[in-house]
Amino acid sequence: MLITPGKLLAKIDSPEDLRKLDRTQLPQVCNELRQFIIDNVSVYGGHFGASLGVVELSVALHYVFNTPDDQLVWDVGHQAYGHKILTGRRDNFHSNRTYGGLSGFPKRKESIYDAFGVGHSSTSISSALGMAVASALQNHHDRQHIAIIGDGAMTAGMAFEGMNHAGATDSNLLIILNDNCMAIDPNVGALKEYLTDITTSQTYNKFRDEVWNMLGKMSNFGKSAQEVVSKVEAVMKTAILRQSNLFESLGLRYFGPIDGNDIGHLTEVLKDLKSIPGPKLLHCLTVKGKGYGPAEKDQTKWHAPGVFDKITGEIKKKVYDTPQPPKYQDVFGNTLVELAEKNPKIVGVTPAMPSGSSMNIMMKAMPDRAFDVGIAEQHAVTFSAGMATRGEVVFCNIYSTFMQRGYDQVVHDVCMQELPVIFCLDRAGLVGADGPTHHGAYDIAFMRCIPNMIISSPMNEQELRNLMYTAQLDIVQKGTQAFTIRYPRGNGVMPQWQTPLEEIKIGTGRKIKNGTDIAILTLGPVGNYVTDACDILDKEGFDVAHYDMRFVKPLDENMLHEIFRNFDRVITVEDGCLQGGFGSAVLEFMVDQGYNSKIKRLGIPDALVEHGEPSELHHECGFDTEGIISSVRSFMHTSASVRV
Ligand SMILES: Cc1ncc(C[n+]2csc(CCOP(=O)(O)OP(=O)(O)O)c2C)c(N)n1
Repeated sequence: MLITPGKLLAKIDSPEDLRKLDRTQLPQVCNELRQFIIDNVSVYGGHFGASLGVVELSVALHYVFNTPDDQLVWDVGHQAYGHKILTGRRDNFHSNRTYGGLSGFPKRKESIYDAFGVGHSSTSISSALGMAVASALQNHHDRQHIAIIGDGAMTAGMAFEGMNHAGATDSNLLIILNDNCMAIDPNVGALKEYLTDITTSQTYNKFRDEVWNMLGKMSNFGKSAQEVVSKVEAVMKTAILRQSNLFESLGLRYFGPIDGNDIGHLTEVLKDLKSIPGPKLLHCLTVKGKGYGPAEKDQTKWHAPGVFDKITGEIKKKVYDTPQPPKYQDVFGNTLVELAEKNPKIVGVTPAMPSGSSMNIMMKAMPDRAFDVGIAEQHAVTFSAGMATRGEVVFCNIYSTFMQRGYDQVVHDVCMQELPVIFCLDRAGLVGADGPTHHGAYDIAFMRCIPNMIISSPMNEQELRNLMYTAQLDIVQKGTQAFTIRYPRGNGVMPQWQTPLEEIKIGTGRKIKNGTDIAILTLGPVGNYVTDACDILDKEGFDVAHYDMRFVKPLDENMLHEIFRNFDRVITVEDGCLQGGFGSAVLEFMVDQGYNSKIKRLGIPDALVEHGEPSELHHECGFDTEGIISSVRSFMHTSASVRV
């Protein structure tokens, strides 16, 4: 479906075109840009509310600054749709997040206007500061470097590390704090309170009003009282802010708060800031979902709503005649509450993903025992470790990709301290439309090399429940090992998923199917592809054995001995990187034990897999049903063509 841009937007093929417009035309550009985003996302899906909230910022930044020479760094990047549309990608925007299409995030390879590739949060200040320092070293003293960071992303340690460095330099850095009081869920923590405080001016504005009143009454001033007040206010502001403003204390000049949805004022202020050297921060207040009623009202739901009817605001969901399998995240969320009802020591931790991980189910049911700690994966891990030292049974739920940020904490604060923290790694494996920044590709490899770590992955909902049940039992909790359970984004395979909870013996796999020709070993839900493949291969006369190994650490050694004694051809399948992953673990076992079967490993190759539907990406990597069938055939020296 072709989405037609408005009259002005249709002529903006680059920011140069935008800069040719008269200032009075900018409100219309904003309207058209907003409408274009609504039209596109309603049909093609994607992130939504965040981009609507920064329409004015996107227009103002490209209008005032000399992009791409001036460097714009969008934090996270889920809000950069306006930026993409203004920078030559309007006519291709319908391909956003689809296989072979535009990335949903800024990406250096995609455009010279994307100064830095993003997806994970809170990197903008450090990267923009790096650019600013490089510009100074290269004598580009006029170049501007702008980090646009949300109040959610500002809660992360990295943002503070960047500010701490920036404030001690004279770098040409402008940080725009896009404060909409939201992360995906409502923003949390003391910083949020602080931002609300300076916005509602408990300190500075109250003082300013008092001065205003006092001087206003002194009508015998020769000049107008207002002029005097302005001067006094400026002096007071500097004095008060130095002492009480967090950003000023860190050496950044603080400006604002201003209405970030007021295009006129925004362009004025940005123009002024251009001529103020050194590190500075502009505090903009914006509304997430601005301009689309339902998105303003329910900002969490409209963070990434999927396709919707833009007239009625109805989010379109597929309707099925029969009960469907649940999302793995919901099995996690509901099972956690079920377990916590019986085990009072259980607590839950999420770094800013209550809805995404379904930890919100426990937060609602047991608000004292479930914690959203903000976008702070490192803290989430060590905070969990702290609770574990005192005997709490901690389920720390972090998306696989974001766990990369908490790695040292897993090593140093959990495993070296022999603490039985339970890590539930959601979105493990290829996640789909979010692409390479979000694929949970590496966790098996990076967790597997740490001592004191159990690593498991369920093939279905029942297994997930049983692994969670096992992890909180004394057999684990009185021990010295952390327990990782990785599971993917999306739905499982069992409509009737509320099965009785049963212990799984740690380090044991399951034989799913007997066979004699070849053994396929799987970890996690990719096992279901093998089940399907076996049905087809059986009909072709291949007698395939299938083992769901369940644990990559410890491996089921008895099972592996049985496999290597009986099969000279083995295939491993995993939704994870091949380097150092599950297949590597099986190979290591084989070599260490002196077996010499032929092994073929299927999984994510040593390359960045781009975005697309998970099924498309699994196919590309060759570990969907069709890929597995092909591998079996070629392994068995058959050249029959693939038909699934
Ligand atoms: C390191 C990391 N953790 C978690 C996320 C998931 N995430 C994406 S957007 C978002 C909220 C960001 O909030 P904010 O910066 O305020 O931007 P807004 O959506 O409100 O514009 C979160 C938690 C992420 N991208 N990166």
